[in-house]
Amino acid sequence: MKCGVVTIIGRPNAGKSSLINALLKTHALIISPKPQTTRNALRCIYNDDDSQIIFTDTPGLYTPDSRDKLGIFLNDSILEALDDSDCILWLIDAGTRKLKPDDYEIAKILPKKIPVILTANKSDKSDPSQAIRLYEEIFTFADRVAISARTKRGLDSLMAAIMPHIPEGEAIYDADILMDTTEKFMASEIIREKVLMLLRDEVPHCVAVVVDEYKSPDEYPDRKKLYIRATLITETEGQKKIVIGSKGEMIKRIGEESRKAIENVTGIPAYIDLWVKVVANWRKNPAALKRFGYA
Ligand SMILES: Nc1nc2c(ncn2[C@@H]2O[C@H](COP(=O)(O)OP(=O)(O)OP(=O)(O)O)[C@@H](O)[C@H]2O)c(=O)[nH]1
Ligand SMILES: [Mg+2]
Repeated sequence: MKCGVVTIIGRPNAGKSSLINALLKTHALIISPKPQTTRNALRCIYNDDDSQIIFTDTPGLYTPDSRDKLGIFLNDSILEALDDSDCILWLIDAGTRKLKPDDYEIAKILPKKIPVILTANKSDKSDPSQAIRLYEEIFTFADRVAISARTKRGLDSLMAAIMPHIPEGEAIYDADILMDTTEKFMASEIIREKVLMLLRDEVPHCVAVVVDEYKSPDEYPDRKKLYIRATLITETEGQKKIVIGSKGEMIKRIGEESRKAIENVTGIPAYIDLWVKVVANWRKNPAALKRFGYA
């Protein structure tokens, strides 16, 4: 038996979460076309007959300013995840034609003793050879693979490149565990995915979602439905108005879309009760960040 940890790092929007979903053949992680979708390092568990691999998703690395405490938390959680890894995938967009400061930052923070595989994603859209050459100029990789999380191209080659770096060892997680997190957290992520899907510009990035109550028929047999009460936290009154929408239309849509997605994942009919609250400048406030799950 082999068992090990593989961490995925890269710029925002490279497709890190999409890749893990593709490898695990599920939609465990939320994805969106907007950068900074992922906000926590999340462990997802892949099993086959003779190996267990813990894939750690990370937030996209970007350079925050010193007031952006959420950005600082995101980068810290990347650093912490890296140290724990047996192998790292540096996920890049195959269409990259020019390196950015964030790429040099990633090259700088990667631990020197852990093998790094250059993984060129979105190769359904662009020829990866030029991007691979660019990144090989700034870092020495153990291997390089071109993939597409969307079409699943190259995923077998990627697994073959990962396996030699996974040590012998017994499985850490039971085979039926997909993610090392709670149902309550997954519900808050699904709601955040719908916020990212339905709201535009900066607004979704100013929203945190906290599930205040999660009552499942598994625990409360007298209930027929899963009951979820959640609060959407915004930074300003203006954002709160946008999240609610005219005559409450937007919050209703967020609730509807979240309900369908949560019912899909849990297989249980759900009732979602959403509230909106302003916590001024929460992204700059360490105590608020902690309360909202970013600590
Ligand atoms: N064409 C194409 N699009 C992809 C591929 N993989 C991911 N995408 C799209 O890229 C966007 C970003 O995907 P995510 O998986 O959320 O990216 P991420 O790296 O996790 O982003 P952050 O969490 O913000 O750092 C989404 O719109 C995906 O559908 C791919 O192989 N090909
Ligand atoms: Mg992500």
